Amino acid sequence: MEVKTSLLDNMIGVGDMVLLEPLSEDSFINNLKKRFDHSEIYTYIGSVVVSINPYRPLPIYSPEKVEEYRNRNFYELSPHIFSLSDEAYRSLRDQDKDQCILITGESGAGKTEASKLVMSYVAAVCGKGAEVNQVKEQLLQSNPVLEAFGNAKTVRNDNSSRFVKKMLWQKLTPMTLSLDLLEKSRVVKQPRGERNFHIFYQILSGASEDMLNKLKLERDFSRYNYLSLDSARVNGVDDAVNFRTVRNAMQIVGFMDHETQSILEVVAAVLKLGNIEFKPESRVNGLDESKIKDKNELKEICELTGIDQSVLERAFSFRTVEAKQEKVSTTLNVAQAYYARDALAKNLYSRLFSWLVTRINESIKVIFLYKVMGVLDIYGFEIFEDNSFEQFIINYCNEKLQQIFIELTLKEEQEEYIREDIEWTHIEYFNNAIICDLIENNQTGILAMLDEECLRPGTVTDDTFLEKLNQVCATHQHFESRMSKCSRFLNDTSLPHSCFRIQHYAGKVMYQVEGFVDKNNDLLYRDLSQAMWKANHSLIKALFPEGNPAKINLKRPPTAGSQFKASVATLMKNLQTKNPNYIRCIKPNDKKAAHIFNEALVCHQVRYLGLLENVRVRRAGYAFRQPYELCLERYKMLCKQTWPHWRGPARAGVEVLFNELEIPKEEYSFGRSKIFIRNPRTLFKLEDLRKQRLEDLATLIQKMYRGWK
Ligand code: AD9
Ligand code: MG
Repeated sequence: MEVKTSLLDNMIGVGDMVLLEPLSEDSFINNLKKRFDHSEIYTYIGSVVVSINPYRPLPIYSPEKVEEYRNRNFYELSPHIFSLSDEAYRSLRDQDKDQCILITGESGAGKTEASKLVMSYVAAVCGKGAEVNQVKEQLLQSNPVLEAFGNAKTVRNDNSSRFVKKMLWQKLTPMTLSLDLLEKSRVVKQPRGERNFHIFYQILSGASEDMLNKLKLERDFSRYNYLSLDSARVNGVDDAVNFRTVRNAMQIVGFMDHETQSILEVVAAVLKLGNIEFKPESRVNGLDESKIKDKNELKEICELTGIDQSVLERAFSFRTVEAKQEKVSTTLNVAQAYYARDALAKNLYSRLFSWLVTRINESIKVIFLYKVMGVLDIYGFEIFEDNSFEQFIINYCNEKLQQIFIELTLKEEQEEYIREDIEWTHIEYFNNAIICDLIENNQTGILAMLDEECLRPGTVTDDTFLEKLNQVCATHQHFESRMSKCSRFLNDTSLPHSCFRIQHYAGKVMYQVEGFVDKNNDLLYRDLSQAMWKANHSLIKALFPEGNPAKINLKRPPTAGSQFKASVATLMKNLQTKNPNYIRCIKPNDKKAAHIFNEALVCHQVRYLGLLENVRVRRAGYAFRQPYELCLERYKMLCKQTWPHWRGPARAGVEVLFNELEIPKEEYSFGRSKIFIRNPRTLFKLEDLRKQRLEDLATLIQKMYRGWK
């Protein structure tokens, strides 16, 4: 039997970890390293693809490679992301099964690049015709646009996704859809060493003088308070060139010139809002009042966007609260005025982003609306020096995705053995459901308590929120803080009083509680949304429908946390209905450098991703399984007794077949409804024999045909 060298080549390591002998953490990491050193960045664990970021371009994604992997069996060639893409695409096409591709891994591990590779593969092999080609091109070009507006340089990744992207492919025609859980706080403030969203730097670097004049912008980054200066330039990134790429992509995606102009006007307005500054004025009726320091910026913003200057100025000075029949106006002090300004900037930008996504979806027409394939690319798990509400939300999302992985892979696999009555040893793995519960439980979860605190009348601060957390979570195994008297961490000086720590599946993260209440409240005073709705600018007007006085809604809008939780819940529900395919991305080093494989760092990721458990479950079990009927149907031609018809139960037919082919007994087991094959090699053997048989038959038929002639 020919053993596929690609999977068992000792020189470059074993392609499928299920075949690794002996199996241990060391051998697992060594195998990854050996492969990485030979530029083999992909390795399988059964049907899961493990991908290590090479941090350099590799010549393995050419059109020829696409052809090589097209319509081939998963284990036939060396491990590749195209193989998984092909498998998912074919299952969708031939078996009508909804598919989703889940890409996980920490920030900088290569998720977004992987999602783009899957997309380009599917685009290359699916559908044909001029219209479909145009749609494909539009879909691929939506990437630079989404990345310009939704990605930013962070400490971990120069092109870090700050939103969740979900692409959907309809059966024959692609379509994108994005869950825009954008990290909007970045618009007004960035952590040290990080940047605002790319688009701001791109405009300032790449726009012509004429365009800058029209947008009332200056080229100098340092003119803008919202742009961090310590990391304004990124090595190897040319913002000016990227601006041209984005403009071009916007055209291909289908934005009209006037739309692009409106979009850039909003971006410019956001940037300029940051330069509006306030100073204390007088005290009116015992209340502090603030005043705009220099009205020039305000004037220019209003000229740019058709907002009435006096209306905007008033909205930065007063806040109107409407309750039933009453309207009460209160003055804003300096801190409140800055709060209002930043809230407006964040809302303008994040709503613009959502609008862009909707607009992109509209231009990419959908022809067929049935079976779908989704590709999910989220922001990766993050541990910074200072972690705030944003990291909390991002890590919660990752926690949920890990949960789905556990549910669908490890748990499902074990349960299947039990269901099928297959002998099997239980494998211990860490189930992170307990951490998800700590965050999302409707009564005692951290998000629920944050909401309760935000909605409570009276003085609410980040500290009162932390106190509440301490009361409710003090005894939770994965929660740590020093505030509560009964805390196990009273003497842990590494944990400041203003912080709490969560032991996530991927490691411990300390969250600084400052800002949680505000960020969750995410309040935009009504005076500001009304000022926006009144703007003589059709895009801005459309972004603030609630500013229409005829549509006043006295109900409080949902908090940021609860909106996020609801979106994540919908996403998870949706994923559960699909056949999952996993890409587990690993980051080889913290230097963003090629050729460096930091074993300790990789080992940490292998551990928390549960990859070893994944191999053990696959091995204790079986690499391949198939219902008896399907198995018999496919291979019955290999045995005289089963060909052409087997008159009896399918299970008995498979038994006869396997005996005839002398497949060793330890290589397979009989379940209630399926045959379980331990090793992919057995499957290759069956496939090789089948191929041989088909060729023999073809030759025979040709001979017979010639004989007749
Ligand atoms: V985050 O959670 O959005 O911060 P990602 O998405 O996991 O993160 P990303 O795909 O953006 O990481 O990869 C980071 C960088 O690694 C890219 O900008 C590339 O420079 C590099 N990379 C990643 N994958 C590949 C690859 N297959 N080939 C070459 C790669 N370079
Ligand atoms: Mg990304």
